[in-house]
Amino acid sequence: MAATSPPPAAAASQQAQPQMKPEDCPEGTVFIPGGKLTLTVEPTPRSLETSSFCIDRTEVTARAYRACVADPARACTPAEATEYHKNGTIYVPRKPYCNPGSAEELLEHPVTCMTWQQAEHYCSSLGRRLPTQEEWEMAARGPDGRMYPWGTELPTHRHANLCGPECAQRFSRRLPIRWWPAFDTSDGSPSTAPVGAFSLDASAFGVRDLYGNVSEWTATVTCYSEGKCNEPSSDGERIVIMGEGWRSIGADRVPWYPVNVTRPETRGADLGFRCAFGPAPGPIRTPDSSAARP
Ligand SMILES: [Ca+2]
Repeated sequence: MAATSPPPAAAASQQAQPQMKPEDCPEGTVFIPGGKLTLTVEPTPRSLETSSFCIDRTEVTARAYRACVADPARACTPAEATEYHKNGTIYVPRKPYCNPGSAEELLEHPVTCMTWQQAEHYCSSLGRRLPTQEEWEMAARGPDGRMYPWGTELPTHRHANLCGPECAQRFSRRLPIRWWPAFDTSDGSPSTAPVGAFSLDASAFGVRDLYGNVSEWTATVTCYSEGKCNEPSSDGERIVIMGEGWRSIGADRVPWYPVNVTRPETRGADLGFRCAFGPAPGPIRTPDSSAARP
């Protein structure tokens, strides 16, 4: 029997992306309404636009990741206990900075030292995905284009887990350089903190730790180096990471511009992730590398 074409209106509705609603969001996620956000504070004013989606309220914890490893149906690979930075200019401390889920007292802290592929696999094992750079920024700065998740106040030791003196002193002892702290008062966390511990590090939507604790993988691939976007494993491929982490210094820096990028195989003790839920948006490659730094 010959197939019949649907009428034009039906065809259009079949192609349209379903719009997420708050009740669609799984437990532990927050609804982010879609829309357009005009950002005026960066050196280059710009706007971003997303559809509605859901995003994890917190970074993925070591406990949650460990459960994925233990579940054969999800088959997450174990987290590594060491960092990996291919760029030789970066200081690479070893243990005990990674949090692979082996220490009971760190199970509510974000899992760290995860590659991009491990982060993607974890999210997909839940039927979720990594958020795009735009979605992540919408969750942090929407709906009003604020400078910081909490508003306009500069970050202090109360706002977010960055590298205060409690962290800077440790690195200054091990490096021949002065590691300037992000602020003068200890934030109480020499490395990661339990997710959501900094109550002020909350966006207008209630998403936690989008400024501090650990930086986070996104789904967005950028052509930072050599413009090799069409060669997925090429040396030119970089992934956009968003937010600051417990090793970040310089609390007055605008964390959203230019964005940080790194190689997908990087494993950082201050790099974690959270998942998004909803239809995958359009292109997630960013061919414009002008706003990226390694
Ligand atoms: Ca974070």
